[in-house]
Amino acid sequence: MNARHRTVALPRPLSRRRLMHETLAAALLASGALAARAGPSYGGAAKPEAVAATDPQTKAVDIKNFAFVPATLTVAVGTRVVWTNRDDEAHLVASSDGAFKASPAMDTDDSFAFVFDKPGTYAYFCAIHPMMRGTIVVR
Ligand SMILES: [Cu+2]
Repeated sequence: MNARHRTVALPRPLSRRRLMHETLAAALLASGALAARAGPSYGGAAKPEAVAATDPQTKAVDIKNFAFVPATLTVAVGTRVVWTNRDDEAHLVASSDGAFKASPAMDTDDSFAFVFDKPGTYAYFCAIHPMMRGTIVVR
């Protein structure tokens, strides 16, 4: 509700002065000066925001009752797809054409993730139960 309160609670707003400090620190690091001293402290402070900015979007596919749910999932380029096995039976995610490396056999509640960074239609199946099939469409 209170904008002032929110500003205090979240570390989000990045002041221009802080950006300049980080740019300056990067320049100093690049030149090699102060690398040992400034590295750890500046790295620690800058990292959470850098990770948040580049963190890919995540979409979930559940594996339950011997099926991928949803069977077809359409995502944007760069999306991280996470499959989670909700069955008591082991399952596995394998690309039908080798477009991505197969997961290991997943036990109950195990997950496997892959980031789709090229557009295309990616068919996959469970190598343990080959009748289980799914598709990721990347646009
Ligand atoms: Cu399976």
